[in-house]
Amino acid sequence: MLDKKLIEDHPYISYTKPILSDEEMLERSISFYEAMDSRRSVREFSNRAVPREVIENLLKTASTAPSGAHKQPWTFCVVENPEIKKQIRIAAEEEEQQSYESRMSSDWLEDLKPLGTDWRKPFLETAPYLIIVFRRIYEFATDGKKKNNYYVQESVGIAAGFLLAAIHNAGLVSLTHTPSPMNFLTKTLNRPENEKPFLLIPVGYPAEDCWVPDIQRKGLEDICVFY
Ligand code: IYR
Repeated sequence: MLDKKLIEDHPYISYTKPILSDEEMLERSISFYEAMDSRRSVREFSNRAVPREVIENLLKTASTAPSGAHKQPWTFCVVENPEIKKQIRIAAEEEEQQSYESRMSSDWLEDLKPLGTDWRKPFLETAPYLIIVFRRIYEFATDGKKKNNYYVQESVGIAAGFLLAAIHNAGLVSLTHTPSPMNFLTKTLNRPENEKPFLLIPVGYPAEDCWVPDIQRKGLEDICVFY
């Protein structure tokens, strides 16, 4: 039972979850794993439209993520407008061209070879939506003073993970894209100084002829240690 004073001062609700049988738990854990294991990052998008309401639901799901002191330090900018998508593509390609031609190390370029990426980013115009995730470093209190948020990187990372899972669950595909540097997005989208771009996620259907690298995922023995 919680401290009486705490409950008096702050609203609390009782929280329960039904206890599942081991069998059902096992079944659910496998089917969710299999569903998530079929998610792939996609770079070839169809321009087929996606209902706006679906995107709204995906964003509501992302915003169910836990965050430091429940500050929910994120803003999701959704770009549908072809003119803005074009501006983003041009600015991203300018940065990416410099990165590929002079900023990225030879090791990095070598590691990217299997992905077949280069500075060209046509998906930034083809995908019906670009979701740009911003992390909110601080908020402005009512007196105008800056109030820092907590564990912003972790919180926004988790929210982005929820978003990717929700996109996949809705039968859509995404790419976790990080044009680098991505400061141009602050200007293009006219964002306030307390927000910093975190990820750019094109969302839509895969192109009819869509290919992804045949990657393998690490096995349990390589990713975890039981004590
Ligand atoms: N931002 C570049 C390069 C890139 C970097 C990593 I690490 C990737 O996993 C994929 C690409 C690009 O988008 O091409």
